[in-house]
Amino acid sequence: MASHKNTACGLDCYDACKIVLKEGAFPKMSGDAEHPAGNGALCTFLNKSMHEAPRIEKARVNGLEVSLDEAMEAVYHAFTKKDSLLWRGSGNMGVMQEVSNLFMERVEGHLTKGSLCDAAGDAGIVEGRGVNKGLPLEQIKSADSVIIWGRNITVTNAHLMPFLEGKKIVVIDPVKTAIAKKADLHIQLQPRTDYYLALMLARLVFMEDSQATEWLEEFAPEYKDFYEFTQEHRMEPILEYIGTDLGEMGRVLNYLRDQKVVFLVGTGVQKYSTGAATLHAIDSLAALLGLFGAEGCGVHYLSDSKLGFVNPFEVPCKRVSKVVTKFSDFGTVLIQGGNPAESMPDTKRVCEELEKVEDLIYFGLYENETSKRAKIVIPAKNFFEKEDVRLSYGHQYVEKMNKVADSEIGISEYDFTKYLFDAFNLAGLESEQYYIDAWLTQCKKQGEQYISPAYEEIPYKNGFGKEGDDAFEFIEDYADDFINVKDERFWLLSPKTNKALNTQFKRDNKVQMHPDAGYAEGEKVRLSSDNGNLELEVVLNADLHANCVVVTNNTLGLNILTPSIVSDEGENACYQEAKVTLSKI
Ligand SMILES: Nc1nc2c(c(=O)[nH]1)N[C@H]1C(S)=C(S)[C@@H](COP(=O)(O)OP(=O)(O)OC[C@H]3O[C@@H](n4cnc5c(=O)[nH]c(N)nc54)[C@H](O)[C@@H]3O)O[C@H]1N2
Ligand SMILES: Nc1nc2c(c(=O)[nH]1)N[C@H]1C(S)=C(S)[C@@H](COP(=O)(O)OP(=O)(O)OC[C@H]3O[C@@H](n4cnc5c(=O)[nH]c(N)nc54)[C@H](O)[C@@H]3O)O[C@H]1N2
Ligand code: SF4
Ligand SMILES: [Mo]
Repeated sequence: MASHKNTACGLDCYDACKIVLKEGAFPKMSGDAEHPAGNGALCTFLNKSMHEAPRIEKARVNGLEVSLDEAMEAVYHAFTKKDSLLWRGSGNMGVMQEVSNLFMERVEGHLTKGSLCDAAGDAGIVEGRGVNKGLPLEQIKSADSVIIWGRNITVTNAHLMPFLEGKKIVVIDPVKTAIAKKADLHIQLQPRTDYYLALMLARLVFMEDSQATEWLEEFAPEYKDFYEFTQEHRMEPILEYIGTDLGEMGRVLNYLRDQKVVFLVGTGVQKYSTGAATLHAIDSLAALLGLFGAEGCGVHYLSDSKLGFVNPFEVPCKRVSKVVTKFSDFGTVLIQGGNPAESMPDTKRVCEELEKVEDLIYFGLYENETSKRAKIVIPAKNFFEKEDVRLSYGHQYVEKMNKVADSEIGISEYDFTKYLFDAFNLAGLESEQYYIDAWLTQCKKQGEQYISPAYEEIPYKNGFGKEGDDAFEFIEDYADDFINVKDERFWLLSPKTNKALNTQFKRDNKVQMHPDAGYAEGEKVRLSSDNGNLELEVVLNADLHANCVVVTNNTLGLNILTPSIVSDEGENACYQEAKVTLSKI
């Protein structure tokens, strides 16, 4: 019987909420009001969606329901035969998802590299700082002003809201989001111009001599080269391209100069080929202002949550791209915790590739376009039904995830892996508890609370790099051509929605567009990109920048429109490197 009284949410979200069972029994639950990152409330995914979403209850082989044992035997046979690949999604953020790496190593299978999510930004951060450390929540709390840059905070990171109370807020977003409406200032820039905005602000900081010279001399001595680099950018055409002017830039500077400033940067700025340069430019602006290593200051992006841990699941397997994966190179492909037929860019290519795989195995919770194509379907246990450890890319706290519900359905990732070790007669897999402990014992502790071993109250206080004794490296080149051309097409933005967690839960069929685009509410419209066409229903939204449309990423068929390319650095997907034309149906 499950007897634990608490656990943590495993969904892919900045907040990583701690959960307490109400009246001591599943499924009544609430957030933990005592937790330093929470406020006692859970979101609707935990209050409702997860309990209502129909699960895959029975295993299948070749479309026929079979017992779990028979299906696992089919998995075993698939791995005896051929070259294999494990493609893992982010449906569950627990560290135990990766235990299956240990099996892949033993059968000389392949894993993936790169990301659908945040790796372009991460690469840009690593170029400047050497390592992507998280900014602790308490530093956000003690800031004077907060610049929310391409993050839809009320939707994707709502538990951060209490930390923003009483602060001056600037939002940089092509969409007037809920937080932009409340902000002191909203820069409604043209999409994909954030690199230029950061560079122009840096140039103005130099012009008015507001840079943190003393700090720069010690920690970022190459700032004079950065000055030269900013000078290479022509101010007037660039401001026009961004869609701003000197007056507005001056108003932004009022929130940056002589105060404690935190930038909360989201994935929205980096879903482009140039995403790494954008984060590097934003970091360079922050460094110029002396925002690293100081109280109440810093840049908060999705941090490397495994930093500081020795990962027991790190294996030396060969790796292929997670974004432009050639599934057809493999006879056996295991899809675990993901839905690539919908979440990867360029759906047509992905589905053609998946169709060519002889033994496609889907290991997950829900039916979707990937499960439909699989020869073997293995139902998973959800995070209430197994033991795990939850790290967070949004804060420093670590939680033990406890089994709080019993279920007849599915198999855990640990048991899945153990089955295969046994079937192949392999030795060397430790117990489940061993791995859980391996993660937890590496954590620091604040009282009873586990925290990341990489936690530092004020990161980069003594310097940058892995050892903390390097200088900050400013951005010094930019490969993209700046062409200020008028283009009739619309940028295709695909942010998250509060109705879904990526492709889990509610799906949709709408496109939001500006009323000036010439369409009527409810009308059907065809979107065409270089990649394909998709028909959606119009929702008018005057809060959008007039040259973009918004299709939230839970929309069926969205990724038919997005390209098979990876970012210049970080091997990340570039979902928004896509423009569309609209036509009446
Ligand atoms: N409810 C909910 N929460 C989620 C998720 C979910 O699906 N649903 N998904 C989780 C996951 S996997 C992730 S990675 C995070 C991501 O969460 P966020 O970092 O918030 O990312 P997005 O929602 O994709 O986009 C954020 C904002 O970027 C803006 N934006 C788009 N293009 C640009 C641009 O060129 N420049 C600027 N400055 N802004 C731009 C969008 O308008 C949007 O407001 O959220 C997590 N949380
Ligand atoms: N156009 C566009 N596309 C995008 C994005 C975008 O902004 N625009 N965002 C991208 C981003 S940021 C991300 S992170 C990806 C996410 O893409 P994926 O990683 O593919 O995640 P999901 O689509 O949510 O699918 C998760 C699946 O995991 C399964 N699952 C859940 N819990 C468990 C578990 O405990 N065990 C197992 N075995 N399976 C489980 C469920 O069946 C679910 O279908 O999507 C990307 N796709
Ligand atoms: S999805 Fe995010 S906000 Fe909702 S309960 Fe989970 S961690 Fe908290
Ligand atoms: Mo993500």
